[in-house]
Amino acid sequence: MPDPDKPSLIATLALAASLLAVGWFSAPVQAQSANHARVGGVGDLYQQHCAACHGTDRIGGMGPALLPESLERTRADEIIRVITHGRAATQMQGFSGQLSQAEIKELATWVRQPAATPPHWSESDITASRSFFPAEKNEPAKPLWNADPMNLFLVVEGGDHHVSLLDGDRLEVITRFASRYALHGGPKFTPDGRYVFFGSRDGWITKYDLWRLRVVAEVRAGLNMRNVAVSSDGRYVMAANYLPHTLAVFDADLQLVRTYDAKSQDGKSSSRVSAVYDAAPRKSFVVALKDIAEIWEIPYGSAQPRADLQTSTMADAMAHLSVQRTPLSEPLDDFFFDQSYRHVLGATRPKREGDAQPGAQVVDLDLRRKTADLPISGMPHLGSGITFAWNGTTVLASPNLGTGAIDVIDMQTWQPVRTLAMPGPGFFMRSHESTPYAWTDSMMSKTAKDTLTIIDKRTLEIAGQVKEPGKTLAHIEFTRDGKYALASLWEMDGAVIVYDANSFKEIKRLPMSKPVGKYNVWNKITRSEGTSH
Ligand code: DHE
Repeated sequence: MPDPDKPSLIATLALAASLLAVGWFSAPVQAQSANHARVGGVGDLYQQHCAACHGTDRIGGMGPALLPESLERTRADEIIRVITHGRAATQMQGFSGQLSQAEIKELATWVRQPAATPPHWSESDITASRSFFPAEKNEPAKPLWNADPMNLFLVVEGGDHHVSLLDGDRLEVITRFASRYALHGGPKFTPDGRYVFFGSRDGWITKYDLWRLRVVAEVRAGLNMRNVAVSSDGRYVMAANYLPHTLAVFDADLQLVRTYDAKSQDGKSSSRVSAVYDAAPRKSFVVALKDIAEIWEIPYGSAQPRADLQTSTMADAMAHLSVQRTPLSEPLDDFFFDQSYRHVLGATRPKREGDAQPGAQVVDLDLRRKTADLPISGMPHLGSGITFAWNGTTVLASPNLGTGAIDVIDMQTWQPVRTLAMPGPGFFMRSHESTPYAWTDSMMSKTAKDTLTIIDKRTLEIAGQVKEPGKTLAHIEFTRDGKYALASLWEMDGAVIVYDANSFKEIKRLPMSKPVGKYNVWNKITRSEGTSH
């Protein structure tokens, strides 16, 4: 009998895709390349009905990009539904009155095919896409609100593509603002916690001033992006792209410093970039590549500040920020670090159903080689892994997209110390130095997506559960002091639910539109061992 809580890879990814809202977000039209997408009749239909919002070359404009890479995670029937009926509260109208069902189906199939001329996004496209909004004359450099600036939360609301700023003491919303369409990955803060950078799946990076409550700068780093990282000195922002196969690095005001082609050492293969993270104690960015068995480290510590990037030549920048490659036997999808940041703990995912069981490994960044296998079965989501002290050693635990089990691993021996059965596969795990508990979801399970499971870090036993029957409950973040756990009721008419982190009792709920994730300034900038970095 197949276990309903152990989905196949395809089912897992399809379920993940179904979690995405296909909301057509309204954003200012930016510079685009002039690559017209036309394939016979259906290409003409696209140009006539869709190009004005989604770009003549499908790379996006007022609406999101309509490229196979951008639509990979959206079901075919959902695309048909949106073209037919439109999407409420957005500028995407329904086309059922103008197009036949056959034409709608044809269009929906066509946008999932590669463009006739492959889309490109060059350094000049990046530079031309940038907007910068300087401070007004005499703008006071102090917050517009009265709250602890270190206990703020940002809540990314995927339902209608907004972000809410919460006061973490009063647990009240300070303000709410529109974001780019489909933000993904955790927002990244400058070291002082004043500015935050958001990355969108369509490649936009937005720098937002949390004190003055306004956008400072925006740039489109790529056409399909995974995530962004901010250097611990606050000077650089790096973007990891799937399309094109590049990394792009910016200064703190989002002026392009340089791009890197994600190519293998011999230059023969190129790759999507899985993710980039800041490794603060090493003063470097660490980059995983999805299609090439290499991990890159790009030190920024010795790079000189550049007084005027506009007039500096690219050659100056090329002298800094050079790539150090570590060859691996398998490419990495997903990773995090130990607290010293010497070790990368990474996982490979199978490319296709039926591929060999994915592996997880430990890479020593000093020795520049893999030093151990991580004995974790299923599909660990190491990007959401956490570390904590247990029984005189430090252990790691991560949610598992493939199975409902959480393997707890001793980080000295890299051997499992316990396997904890969960009600179903989950995406996120969180804890905090000041709480004995770690919280995790089972949102990939049809039957247990409504359950958060609470693990006692001292005993490695299940300490409790909270439920929202029939709804999806996921993604925890703690207040700065670890006293409250904030969870996402992941529904269009959802909420952030605040639980007492000791009694697991609900304290409050704040209505939100599909709150995907939430991020506490202090926990993020201090790299709390219970949070993703
Ligand atoms: Fe994510 C973070 C990868 C699908 C919501 N996700 C990340 C990060 C990576 C990653 C590498 C860390 C980036 C960072 O924080 O800088 N995510 C992947 C995938 O490979 C996967 C499975 C498929 C894909 O093609 O992207 C995937 N992710 C999803 C979703 O379907 C989720 C649930 C909904 C969505 O909005 O896309 C989702 N991912 C998130 C969230 C974070 C995230 C909320 C930040 C977690 C945090 O607490 O920091």
